[in-house]
Amino acid sequence: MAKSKYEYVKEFETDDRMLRNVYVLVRIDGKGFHKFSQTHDFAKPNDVRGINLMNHAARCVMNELDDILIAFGESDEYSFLFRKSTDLYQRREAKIVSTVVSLFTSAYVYYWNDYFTELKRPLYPPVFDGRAVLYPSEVEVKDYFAWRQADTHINNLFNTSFWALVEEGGLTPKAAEARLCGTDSKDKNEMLFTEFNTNYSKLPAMYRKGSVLLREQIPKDADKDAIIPTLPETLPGSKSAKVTPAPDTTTIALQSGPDPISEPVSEAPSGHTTPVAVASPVVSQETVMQEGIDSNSHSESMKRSIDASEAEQQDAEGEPVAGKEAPTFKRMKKGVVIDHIDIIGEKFWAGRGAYILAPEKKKKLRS
Ligand code: DGT
Ligand code: MG
Ligand code: MG
Repeated sequence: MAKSKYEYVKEFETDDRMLRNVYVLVRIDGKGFHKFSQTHDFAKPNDVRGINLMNHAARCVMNELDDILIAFGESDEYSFLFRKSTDLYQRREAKIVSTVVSLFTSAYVYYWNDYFTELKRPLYPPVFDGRAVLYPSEVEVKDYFAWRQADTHINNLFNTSFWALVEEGGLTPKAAEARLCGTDSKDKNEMLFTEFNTNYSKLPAMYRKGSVLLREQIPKDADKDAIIPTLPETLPGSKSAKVTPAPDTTTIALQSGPDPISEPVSEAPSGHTTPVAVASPVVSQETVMQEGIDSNSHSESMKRSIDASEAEQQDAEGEPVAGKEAPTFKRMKKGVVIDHIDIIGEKFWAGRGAYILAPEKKKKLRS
């Protein structure tokens, strides 16, 4: 068939196929969520409804796109790692990024009322942006996720301390900020414990560690679209759970084919939840938060140090660590599970996350 005389305009399109045989990382982030969270009266610093909704939207993305190996979410952002050999949309960047952003955003709105039950829909349409980054090797991939989880640690500790000072301590935001200025993580942990009877390390892992979406075995009858329970880490199936799962209980998990605040330390934080009071004394896990470090700088050494000390600590405290055996179910299928575990450090990548970096069979990509 003859081409129309207008057809030439297609030639103006650019070829944005991404380099082959490297990891594709897509990160989405809420636009202006400082305002969005305030307008929708999010609890400070962590709104469990908002976090679960983010997790649900991310799970939709993973259920739709089989080539995503792992996802990590905190605050208003989510990161999705695609396998090296993905040939989704012939690796065209705009197609991949826009599909992830679009699906995530529509799911966020679609499932809104399941979490914010008192509000039929958001007061205005939420917006997410997205970007793709290519990582050549496992080293960068591991460091990427360490970076994001270190960010969660740093911001959540700051925000928890900040809002404790404001809401319980009666300080003005300005005074709270001044009080925290120059403190390291040990100082904040001690302040929370001695002044607010809060053992930071016992706050929900979902707040402290963010949310990790993995592909694992799940019960065959699990509903891939199930609403995420309010406190995922206390539920059966979660490796963060304190309770042993019952064999036939559905976790936050779902079928597939083949879950703080991001305010810089140096700025005034925006939001807050009442810290949970617990009993035992706090020992700082983040040995690396030095005086005057801006959380936005995220130096590599800082991230690595957090990793090492925290992983050890978690073990000592008897908290769940990556690499533990998943519960066994009789009738299983591959699906998406949500957990709140340490992904900083080798333990995760050698254990539960081992499949993520496993060598891939060479796939012929379309040219
Ligand atoms: P952006 O990304 O440049 O368009 O600007 P924002 O305002 O989205 O800033 P960002 O992404 O650096 O930080 C996320 C904001 O979302 C931050 O102000 C805190 C807020 N936020 C996220 N999750 C929660 C939550 O669970 N509770 C509250 N109160 N705020 C939250
Ligand atoms: Mg944002
Ligand atoms: Mg953000």
